[in-house]
Amino acid sequence: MSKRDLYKNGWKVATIKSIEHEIVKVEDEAGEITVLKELPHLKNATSEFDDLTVMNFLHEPGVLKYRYDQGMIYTYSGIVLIALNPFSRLDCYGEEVVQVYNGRSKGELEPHLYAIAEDAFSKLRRYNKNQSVVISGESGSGKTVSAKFMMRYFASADCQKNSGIEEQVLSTNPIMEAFGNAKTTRNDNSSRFGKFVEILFDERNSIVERSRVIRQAKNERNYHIFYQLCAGLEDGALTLMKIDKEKQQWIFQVLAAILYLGNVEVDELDKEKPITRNLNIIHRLIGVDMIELKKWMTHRLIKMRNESIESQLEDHQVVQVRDGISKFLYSSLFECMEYFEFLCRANATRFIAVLDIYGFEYFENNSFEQFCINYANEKLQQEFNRHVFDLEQKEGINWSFIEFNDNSDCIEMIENRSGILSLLDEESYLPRGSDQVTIDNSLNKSFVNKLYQSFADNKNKCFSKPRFGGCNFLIHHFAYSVTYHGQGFIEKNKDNISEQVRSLLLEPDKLKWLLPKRECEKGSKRSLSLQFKPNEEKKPFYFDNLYVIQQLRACGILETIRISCAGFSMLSCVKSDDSRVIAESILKSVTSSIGPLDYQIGKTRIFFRVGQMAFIEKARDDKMESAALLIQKWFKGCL
Ligand code: AOV
Ligand code: MG
Repeated sequence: MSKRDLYKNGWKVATIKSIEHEIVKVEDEAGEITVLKELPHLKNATSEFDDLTVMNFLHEPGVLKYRYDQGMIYTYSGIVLIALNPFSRLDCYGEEVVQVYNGRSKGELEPHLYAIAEDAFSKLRRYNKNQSVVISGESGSGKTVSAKFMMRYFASADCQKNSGIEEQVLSTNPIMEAFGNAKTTRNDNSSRFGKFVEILFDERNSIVERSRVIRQAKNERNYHIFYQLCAGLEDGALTLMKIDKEKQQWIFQVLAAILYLGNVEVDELDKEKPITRNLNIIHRLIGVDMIELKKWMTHRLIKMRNESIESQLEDHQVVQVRDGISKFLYSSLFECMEYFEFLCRANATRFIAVLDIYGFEYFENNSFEQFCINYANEKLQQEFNRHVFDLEQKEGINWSFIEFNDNSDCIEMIENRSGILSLLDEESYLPRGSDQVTIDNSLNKSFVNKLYQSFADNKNKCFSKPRFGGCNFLIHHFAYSVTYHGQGFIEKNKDNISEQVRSLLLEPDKLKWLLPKRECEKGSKRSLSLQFKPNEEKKPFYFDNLYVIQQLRACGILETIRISCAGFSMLSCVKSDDSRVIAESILKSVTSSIGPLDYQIGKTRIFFRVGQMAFIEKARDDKMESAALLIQKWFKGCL
């Protein structure tokens, strides 16, 4: 096992042969000897854990690989369920499995999504409190598939069978995916929007369904729905969502209009030329006044002190306005879809929410979309940290002794008052001379230069200027460092449609109903599910050590294990003041090896730094052994 080999594979199993003068010799399974300067991570006595928090020796674990190799993709890590994408069909999701998990508590059966779902459901019943399940992981790791299985569980474990509700819960998925998913290089069915589904329960805990989507990446005009539209849609699913025939017709007309809009060439918009076929079709489809639209696609109103003048746009600006209209129509349509409420909410008293957003992603070329997606994932990670560290309040202990992957600096750099988003808005919306709409690359360049000045010059550790800067900048996200290409940021951030175009579009009845109506959020308890992608090539059951380790480290899984309560069974329960005193004195008696900084005593639990638990167990075993020896001696003496 050469060092290179080790770095390439992340880790390897080996046996310690000798430890002399701080030199450790280990032998791998192939018989190769490697010399190390420090003790490597020690292997746990068994790999048959289904919860990482009960491991004695905490490190990026072989346990996951061991389980994955045997087809077990789920493992707990305390309150978190870790899932590894199998990239192949598994037969562990059927109705019979749902029934097995129904009514059973989390530790009783093999780790499974259904156990998490059941846990949420039973807590909802027991504490009468809203629950949510948050799914996180990088693009293609299996979040959306998991969210769908969760919903299937809630639908089929529901006591009100045969009410058609299951069908309705699941029928929303194809529609939302048709409008919101698209193929990327990382995932053939990549979500380009975040989905926050609330499954509502009435007094009798039967499902009342409603779907709400809170976030959406900008339209790339390649959503599945367009292909489905061209291939001829069946009118099944929208009807199930209780969207009436007339609105369904309008939806298709808006989609078709977007397609035709994409075909409109700049010279068709020449004021002097007659209305072309494309424009006529758009008019027939959505009823927009074509003469006016033509005017405002090619002109812009510039307000001076006491007067307004119309100025002609340049060709590239016309294209921007045209695409801006498509984006506006598509995003309005999408937002509208999410607000269709297909079941009466009147009886609903509580909900279980499932959050599935677009996963962290980085391509060869990363632009504004990736920036937004990764920022959303930073926020989700922060929520994850906050949730786990919530224990702080309950246990009243000082967490500063645990190093964890705090990503708040990166988030601050993005969103504080002089952060990246403010600089972007500043650069996008500052009035520039007489012609305010000109967007050329010099604006993007000046935006990126401002970033260099604000963050690279101040040596912000979350930001770097690449050696060959150009228009690129690097953000060190919690998961990976990503190089973004600044070109296009301003255009994509800017709302390209003018007031005139907007009011024109919202005039016809066919479009008026598209106006979105936002709702506010409610607090709830969370469960967490982390998805991991075991390899980049999407190969079935292939476990790439380094690739998984990187993801485990990025989301701070070990840190959460460190503070997770489940792992401290031996000394974990501080039931009364007495047991607190006893626990403290035991700890003090071993302080030659365990320092006061290695543990913290909470109200009901004791928390140890990594590795200390194993040490204490070892101390206990030694004591037991010497006690056993004493007893044996004593017996021998008696005989
Ligand atoms: P994502 O939601 O996490 O990515 P998906 O849920 O779309 O990822 O999963 C990607 C692909 O992995 C799916 O199309 C399946 O082929 C496969 N897959 C995932 N989970 C399973 C499973 N439990 N069983 C079998 N196959 C699975 V993105 O939306 O890109 O962040 O933005
Ligand atoms: Mg997805």
